[in-house]
Amino acid sequence: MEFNTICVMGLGYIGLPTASTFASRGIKVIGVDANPRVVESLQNGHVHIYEPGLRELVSESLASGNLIIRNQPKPADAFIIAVPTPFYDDKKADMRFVRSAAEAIAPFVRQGNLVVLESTSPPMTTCGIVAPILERGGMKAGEDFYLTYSPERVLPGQILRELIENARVIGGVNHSSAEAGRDLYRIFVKGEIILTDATTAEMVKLMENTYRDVNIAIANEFSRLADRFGIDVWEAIRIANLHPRVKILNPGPGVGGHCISVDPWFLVEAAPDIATLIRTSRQVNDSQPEFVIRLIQQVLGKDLHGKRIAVLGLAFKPDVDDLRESPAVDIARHLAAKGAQVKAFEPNKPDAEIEGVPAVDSLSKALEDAELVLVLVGHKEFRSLEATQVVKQTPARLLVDAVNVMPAEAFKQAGFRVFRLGVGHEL
Ligand code: SAJ
Repeated sequence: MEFNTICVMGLGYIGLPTASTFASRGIKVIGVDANPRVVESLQNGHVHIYEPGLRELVSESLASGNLIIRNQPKPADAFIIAVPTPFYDDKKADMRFVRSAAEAIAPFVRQGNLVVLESTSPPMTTCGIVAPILERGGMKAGEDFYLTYSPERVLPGQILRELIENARVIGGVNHSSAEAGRDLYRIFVKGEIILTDATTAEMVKLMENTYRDVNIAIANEFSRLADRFGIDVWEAIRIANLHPRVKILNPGPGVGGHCISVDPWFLVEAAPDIATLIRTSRQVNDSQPEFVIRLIQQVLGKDLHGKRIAVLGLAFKPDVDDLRESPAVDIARHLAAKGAQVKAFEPNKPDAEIEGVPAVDSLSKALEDAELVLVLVGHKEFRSLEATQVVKQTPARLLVDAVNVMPAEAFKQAGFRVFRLGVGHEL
């Protein structure tokens, strides 16, 4: 199948890189977003999200005329839906963006067109939600037009490279739909393209992120057990991972971001009677911030009123600026709510304004009058800190490391007492 024009619905972390990568291959791309501010800013050449290399790629695509930005779809050979699927407070998937994107393209889908859903979605979304909306006009998915599910699997920070190099799963409502999807992504994908059915592809995406969540949950539970038994979980995991068939991930302050901390709930919602391990793992990871706070109370005493704590890192993981669902934010907020005098510093977003989290815009301001330094994210700015320099910038002599990135010996020699999450004793 040949594609001259593609319409991409949703210009966020996935839609915008995908639209501009197609445009860079000479395809005419109509990028559509429902948010007028996103449309206006892109039309003026401003890229609203940070991802290495994206600004340049979008600028080139706009300048070449291959990418145009609009608030409404237009006729095209293929339509890609890449809108967010957040969840409600009760952890049920919020499918409103997927529904409204499908409704918006429905009047434009013609005989022989291809429609792809990329948004992470609960099983059966393609067949159960998207197909019926598109079929309202009388056409049949798989017969009159092609319909596929093809999940994004790219890692924030490496999106443009992984988009091209990663293996791509394409699940069709029938085989000819999957083949049409393959023809589309072959335009830029260099990785293997695997064809399957739509619901399997939906499951694959959820299984990948759920597997990672469950693996981190067991690491976090091991950290609690290690603490109880007075041993060092990091050392125990390192040794266990020498076994050729064991690969335990790292414990930490919890699991954040908009993917791994969200997606497993879609399986719990779809089959609550079966997905018990998945639910428990989510609960373990969501409660991990409490164990960091407990550790701080072991070091400073139960009453945290007036205690001066420098919180290093607020992002959901190292070397990104994304604060969504971040356990570090959660911890900083709880410490402040318990009366501690928190000064939090996020080097990738020094001007962050977060409700309930007193933040400062430099490391020295965070450290200057602290009594305890708490490291919550393994950013390179913190990993490279020299103990002999830190000791000159702060009256604090207590260091709590929740992510195992600070060299304990060097900090001890510089005069600190050092504590680490998952280690049942002072280092
Ligand atoms: N984390 C740990 N311990 C670890 C690894 C991670 O506590 O050993 C924490 C991180 O600090 C972070 C959270 O887990 O808070 C998630 O980080 P991550 O790097 O594991 O994953 P994401 O959310 O940035 O990206 C994931 C990726 N999925 C997998 O690796 C299976 C990515 O490929 C997906 O495209 C992305 O989710 C997505 O969009 O679904």
